[in-house]
Amino acid sequence: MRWDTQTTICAIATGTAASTRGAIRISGPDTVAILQSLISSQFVTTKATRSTVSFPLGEPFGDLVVDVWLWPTHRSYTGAPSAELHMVGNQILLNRVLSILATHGARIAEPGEFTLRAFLSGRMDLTQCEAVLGAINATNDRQFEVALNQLAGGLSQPLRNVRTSLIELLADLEAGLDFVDEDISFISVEEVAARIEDAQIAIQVLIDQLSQRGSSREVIGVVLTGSPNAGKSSLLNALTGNATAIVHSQAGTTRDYLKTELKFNGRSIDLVDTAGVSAAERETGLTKPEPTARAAGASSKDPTLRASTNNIDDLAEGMTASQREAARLLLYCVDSTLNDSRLRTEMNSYLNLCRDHADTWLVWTKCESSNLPSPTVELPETTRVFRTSSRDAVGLRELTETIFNWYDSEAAESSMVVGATAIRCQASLQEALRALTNARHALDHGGDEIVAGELRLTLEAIGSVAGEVYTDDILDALFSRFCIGK
Ligand SMILES: Nc1nc2c(ncn2[C@@H]2O[C@H](COP(=O)(O)OP(=O)(O)OP(=O)(O)O)[C@@H](O)[C@H]2O)c(=O)[nH]1
Ligand SMILES: [Mg+2]
Repeated sequence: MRWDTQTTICAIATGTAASTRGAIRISGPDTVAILQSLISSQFVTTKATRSTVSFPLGEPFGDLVVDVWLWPTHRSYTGAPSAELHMVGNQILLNRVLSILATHGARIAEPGEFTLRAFLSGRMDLTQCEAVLGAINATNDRQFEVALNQLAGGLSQPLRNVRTSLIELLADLEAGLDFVDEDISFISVEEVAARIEDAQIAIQVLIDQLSQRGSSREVIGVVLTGSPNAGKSSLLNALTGNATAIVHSQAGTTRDYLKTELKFNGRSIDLVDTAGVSAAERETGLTKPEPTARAAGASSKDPTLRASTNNIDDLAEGMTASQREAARLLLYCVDSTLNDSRLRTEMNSYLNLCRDHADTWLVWTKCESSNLPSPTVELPETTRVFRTSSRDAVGLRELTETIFNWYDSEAAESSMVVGATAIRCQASLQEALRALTNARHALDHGGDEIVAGELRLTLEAIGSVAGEVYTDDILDALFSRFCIGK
């Protein structure tokens, strides 16, 4: 990892896949001069601007229309003059522009170098840099949200508050030490004790939060969904080994949702059964079928009763929708004995669900006798398909094992994004807490000099979290995990 901040660096900031837009980032003191040596239009150098210019690619390409976003002062991501050149997302063009910039005085950036510069110029602290990495690597909404919270200063701000308060306390104590012979004190012992104790509490809260972030596994729910009578409740009972859910041949048996625990090798996750929502209705927008006698409680010819039953259907459907949204994994159950036309509707419904919900598996039910039906609709190659029979206990173990394997990898990934920060910071914060405890002890049994010494150690430990105090090892370990252009 290079530490110089005086060269001007450049890199392709977008992915390698073909896309409509691609971007090249350039940053460093010569940014404007390099661009100006290539582009004839005059850039404004006092404030951030966006302009459309002709960029000369040379023979045989000619000129390329490029949008230039220019931050000509230190008020940029890296804290140095920077620009982004946006163009068609074609790798040949991007490489060409990059090599032209390189021959005009810019150096190709190393992985993470832009963010490293943001850190070195004080634009970001280390936890925020880690959050950038977290956001880049996030593979689901939740990881992205955690990374963004961290970027917004979730951890940095409380740490900064403790640090400021301890610096003031240390200044007061040290001022007193200068006048120790005159017996002048700038702060009472009670005040010192109170401020140390406040800091101890604040740091303990942060340690607790971090240990939750690093190791706690958010509840990852697995939801059974599908059309009425698909065999969802039967599957829930068969998988858990308990007759928790009511099973009936009548469609629309489950109205509410039902949450239970699926256990495997000493671990457990939430498994949720939901009310069936007809694929036919969902796909075609057909009106709901006449309410059943059981649900209506009387003749369905009575409009008020019909309305109220439909409301129950709507409520059940709403419950199912909210459970689906909250779920991390959906098991879409399809009755394997359905005829071709209904299977086609089911498959379309399944594919639509996959569009909104990446982790949706297809579970064929009632497969004790029939072979797997032909899906009648082409499914993506990545579709995970399971064959089950709740009646004859077919495929239950395989499904359970696969759910738990998926769960392990999900949980590991979730904690990885923020875990790096958590592990690094926790050690430093424990160190800070130890020094604070010593300082509090010294206040009663030692003297102000020892208290001041321990406070200095505390500040050093806190400083290493946000990067006010850092070692090359920490920075190397962090920034080498970035990709080029970030
Ligand atoms: N042959 C056979 N029948 C099954 C199997 N699983 C469920 N069934 C039958 O299918 C019917 C519906 O089962 P449920 O488990 O209540 O279906 P559901 O999807 O929960 O239905 P709703 O709650 O109405 O949405 C019942 O008559 C079950 O006995 C199975 O593996 N084999
Ligand atoms: Mg049911």
